[in-house]
Parts: sequence; structure tokens; C-alpha cells
Amino acid sequence: MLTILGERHRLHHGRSELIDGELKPCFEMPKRVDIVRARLAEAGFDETIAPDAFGVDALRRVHSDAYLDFLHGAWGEWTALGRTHDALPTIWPARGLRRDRAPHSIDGKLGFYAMDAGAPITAGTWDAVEESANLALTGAQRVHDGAQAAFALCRPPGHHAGRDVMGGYCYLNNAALAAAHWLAQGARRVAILDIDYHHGNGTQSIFYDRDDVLFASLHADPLLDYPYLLGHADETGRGAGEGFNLNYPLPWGTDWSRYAQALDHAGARIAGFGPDALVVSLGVDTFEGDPISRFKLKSADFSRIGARIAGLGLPTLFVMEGGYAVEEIGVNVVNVLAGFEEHALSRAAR
Ligand code: OKP
Ligand code: ZN
Repeated sequence: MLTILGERHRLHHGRSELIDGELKPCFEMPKRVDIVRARLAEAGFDETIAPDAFGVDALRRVHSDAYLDFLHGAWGEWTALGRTHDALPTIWPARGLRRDRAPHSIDGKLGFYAMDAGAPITAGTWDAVEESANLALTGAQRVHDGAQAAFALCRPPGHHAGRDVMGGYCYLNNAALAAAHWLAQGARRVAILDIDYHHGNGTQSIFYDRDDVLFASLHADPLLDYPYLLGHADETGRGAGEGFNLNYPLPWGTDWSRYAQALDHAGARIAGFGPDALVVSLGVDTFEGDPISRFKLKSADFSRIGARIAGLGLPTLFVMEGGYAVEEIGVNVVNVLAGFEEHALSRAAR
């Protein structure tokens, strides 16, 4: 499978996030990409390319100008005050506070544009997130040009990022950018299947009013787990988008049999939608050994996921999201991709 790889992700290495009331080292780290790359090479996935540079116009299809300006300038504004640690917000626009006027000072802006303290900004964050977006856009372009499937090894991930909000390790929504790119290239309908453990609140919010993008997500019940404030089954879309948003909140301890039922249901809905192409937000934090998650998928189950996705028979772009059992992340990701390829080949042979 065609794989799009970058180097600049390494420039983003958040030092700390708030966990259990303490600032602790971020689980989301450069080594995640190193391990996936090593496993890809070992498994013979050697068709790799570097990203093309898409300009700001590709980003503006999904994100607001004010938010892009903020992300681009945040580190400079932070360090101009003599600060050297990661930039983190300390306030958020909760109920009763205004969210229509962006503050001018950096501490105000950090809060205004964040949903949590889970997306630190460092010296290299902008370069890394810009490249991560370009990986997804390059993958989308290649699939548009005729590749049956591609894998964008994005880092930082993107599915928690909304039109003008960062959070949960995410800054630019890579999957949404890919879907928007396909629509701009003439696709009539695009489906996004989000199989990360956490609900893709950013992706959902970006397309919530639209009937040309079907968003389907399997994730831990938000009553129990991050991001807590979105991802319930009764979120089905709004206005023209009614019926084009599909959430499968699942309990802690979800194993393959339970997961497979939800996946098959989502697959049937995606097939019924008749999309021109599919984006998969590929998180492997559903793995039983993941340090921040509570599902029970085994490494072999990821091959089954890949095969079921291939069963849809759609041009498919896989976009890397989460997965924090660092030593196993490579095996689990490559199992999805290999499971997809094997099934796609056997379909073609029939
Ligand atoms: C990003 B992705 C749990 C803290 C949760 C945020 C997790 C972000 C996950 N104690 N912190 O969806 O994998
Ligand atoms: Zn996740």
C-alpha cells in the first residue's frame, strides 16, 4: 500500500499534559512513528513517498483563518514573554462565557482555541502539524489520481481538532482535510469511519450540518471516557446533515465480538450511503494493552478490521490517529493495512 511519510513530526514533542492532576510526560510521542515505520519496512510495505506541500487554501476548507493564525503564531507570542516550557491553556470557554470574541493576549487565545490542556504548543508544533496535514492531503490526492488505497502516517493526530479548536493531541484535522480535498476535487459523497478508541469530536463537528460527508465513529462511551462531551448515539446530524452522523458508544471492556457487530453495522450504513471514497481515522488505542484506553482488541483483531474495511470496496485513505502502546503500535497498524490488502486482493481475484 502506498504510504506517505514525513520527518518534521519529530519537531513536535510535547513535554507534558495534565493527567490525574499532575503534569506528566505526553503519551503521544515521536517514537510512535518510528515503531510504525520499522514495522512497515519489516512487512515489506516499501512503496513510500514524501508529502507534497498544499497551501493554506487546503487548510481553509476546514479551519478558520483566525485559528490558523493563532496556531502559526502561538509559540512566538508565548516565548516573547520569556517563557520556555510548552504553551498550555489555563481557561476554557465553558457555559456562560463568551465564545464570540477572541482575546488578544496569548494566555487568553490559548484558552479560547482549546478544549483541554491536552494539546501543548512547542517550538516545532506548527511545522509538524502542517506536515501532518500535508501527509493526509497527499494521500487523498493519490487516491483521487487512482490509487486504490493509501496510508498517511500522520503525527500529530487530528480527529479531536475542530474548525477553530485544538485538544487531545490534535491541532489540524487531517482526516477532515482529506475528505474536504476529495469534495473539492469533485467527489459527490465521502464517508469517514473513525475507529480510534476516542470519539472524533472534531471531525463530527466539522461535518455535522452536511449531507455530503457521512461520519461514523466507534469509540468508548463518552459517559465514561475522553472526550466526555460529545459522541453519544443521539447525535445524528443537524439540518441538511440530519441522518449523516453515526455514533457507536461502546462500554469499557469491549472485545472483538462486540466491536465487530458495531463495525458491521457502520459498514452497512456506509455502503448504503454510496460514497465515492472512504477516509479511515485509524487509531489502534482500542488495543488491550493500550495504557490510556479500556477496550480489549487483540493484535489479530486488527487484521479482521482491515479485511472488513476492504469489504466495502471503496477507494480508501487511512489516516493515523491514536495508539499509545508504543511497542505494539506498529504490529497493530500494519495488521489493519495488511488485512485490508489481503482482502482486497482476494476480492479482485474473484
Ligand atoms: C487522542 B486520540 C486520560 C487522559 C486523556 C486525552 C487523550 C487524547 C487521545 N487520563 N487525554 O484520540 O488518540
Ligand atoms: Zn484515541
